[in-house]
Amino acid sequence: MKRFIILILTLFVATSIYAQKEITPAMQNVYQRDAISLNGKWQAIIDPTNNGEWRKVWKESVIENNHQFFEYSFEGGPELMVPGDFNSQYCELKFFESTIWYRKQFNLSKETDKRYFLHFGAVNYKTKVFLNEEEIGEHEGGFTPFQFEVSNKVKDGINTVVVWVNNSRSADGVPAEGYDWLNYGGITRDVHLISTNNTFIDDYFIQLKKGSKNEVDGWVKLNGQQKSQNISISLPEIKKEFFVRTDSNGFAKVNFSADFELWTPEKPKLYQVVIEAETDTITDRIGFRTIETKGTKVLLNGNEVFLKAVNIHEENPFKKARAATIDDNKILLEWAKELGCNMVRLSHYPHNEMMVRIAEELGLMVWSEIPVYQHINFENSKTVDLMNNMLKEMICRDKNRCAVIVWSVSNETYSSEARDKANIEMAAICRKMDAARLVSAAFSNQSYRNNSFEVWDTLVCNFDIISINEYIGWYVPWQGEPNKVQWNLPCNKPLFISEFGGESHYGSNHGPKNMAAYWSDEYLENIYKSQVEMFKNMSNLAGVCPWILVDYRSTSRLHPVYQSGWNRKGLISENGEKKPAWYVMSKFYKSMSAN
Ligand code: GCB
Repeated sequence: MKRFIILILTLFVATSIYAQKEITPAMQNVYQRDAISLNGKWQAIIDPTNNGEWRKVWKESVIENNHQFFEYSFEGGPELMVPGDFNSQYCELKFFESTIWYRKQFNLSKETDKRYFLHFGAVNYKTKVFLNEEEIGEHEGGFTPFQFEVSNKVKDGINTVVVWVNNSRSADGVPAEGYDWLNYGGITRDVHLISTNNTFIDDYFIQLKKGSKNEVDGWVKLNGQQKSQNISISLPEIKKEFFVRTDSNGFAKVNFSADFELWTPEKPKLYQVVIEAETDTITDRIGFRTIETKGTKVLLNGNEVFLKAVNIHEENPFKKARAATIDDNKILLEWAKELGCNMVRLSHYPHNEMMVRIAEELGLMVWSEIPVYQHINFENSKTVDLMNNMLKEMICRDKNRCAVIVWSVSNETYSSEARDKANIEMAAICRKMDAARLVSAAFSNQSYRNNSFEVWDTLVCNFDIISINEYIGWYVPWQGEPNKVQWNLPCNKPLFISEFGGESHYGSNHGPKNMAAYWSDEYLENIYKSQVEMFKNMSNLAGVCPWILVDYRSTSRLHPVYQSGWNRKGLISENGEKKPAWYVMSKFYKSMSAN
């Protein structure tokens, strides 16, 4: 009996290790790889009660005799566009939070000397992937990339990928069950079958050393059997070349100096960087800048910068869908530029890779965060592992984007010992993976009485920037003159107002404009005017970030007249109209000295 138990345990451990081995961290810079795009129409089975699991819908339904039948088929069913959320594609799916099976077939001329990876930009929320009727792996987390090596599983000719996607909420998920945005599910980002040489450049980190304006401190990592190779890193524009040899683990440190023109919001200079190994070459566009804090100031390239930011959800209001294309991203980021911003807070989860790349090209600094949001269960070790993993996946993907100046690990978490521990651990992960960037988290544990605003949550002091979400004028009325609010912080660090604002239903004219209950544009405009008055008198303020650029869909906004399923805190309505508050904010940003 004892032997039997040991055997079962050994098998269990072996299979779980095997399962973990299937998923490898997603490779860097997928858009420059040799790949077949699997975007486009996928066949779908809508499965609200998860029947496909026991019916094994990933198996081909081939009828072999007269009395056989199958109670599923991808043929003749609905189709879904990838990338894209499923909720916006059929009105019946508007609030769907359950399982959908996707299927795509593709033709491959398989080359025997290549390796193949099935790469997903993101799938919300849980995923299981099957290739040619075999399960190849699973992933949890709706906003970060993942990949599976399928070299031994793809075949020459027609291949079939089936993806189980489930966007149910769960108490141990990240985010957990309560959040204020629409839970867009599905294969929301690009899917690629990437082919590489047997040994390829898997990952690299090429950014300036902390505090230096000319010294690159990074690394390159190969994946494959030919681990020791000569590597060259060149920046043709400035005729810079650096040579190194990878060690027996395929790893090499990168360290060289050059006279860089530094990236700034006004001149977002990027260099073409070519990384060449003996068996692979990859090109990226990389910028160089320094970011640090000194007392209550944030310094970009050594110069004080005021963070003129705006919050953005990854949603195209015109399509009422997850922003999934370059055009969707541009609509949002160009509005941010027009507002006068030099920074965007990509809330409340990592946005698609192109969003970050386009922000970088437009000269927008980026605050990037994971969906560790409000109701997270920090007591649950599975949840903590999950958030740590998401954080690593986010940093891994965007670590070469100089525009990203802040990794943020959580938003409005409720104070507890477990919460503190998890946040401190996440801050340490950020600093270990990437010593040069700032680390923050947005907090709302504070009191506002007698015009005195007290931040009592001392966890804020573990971060480089104190980031506070405050809704004075909306959730809490002003307690005196806005320009006389007394701010009390538990430590002397730069203060960033990561959220403020209120709601208005564009054009609403239902009642007195001095009452919040009627959602008037004037009421919101006054909140902004008062906030700006307060900002002008806060000596340690390093930046502000209105909540939010555009009205966005949310299942928690129930007022049938003013909200109808939209959070109306946008500076722009869902139809693209600019509210009066927009002009208050843009005037404030434009009045600030050129940063
Ligand atoms: C917050 C949250 C944000 C909400 C916003 C609101 O504090 O961070 O996600 O949506 O308030 O609209 O109340």
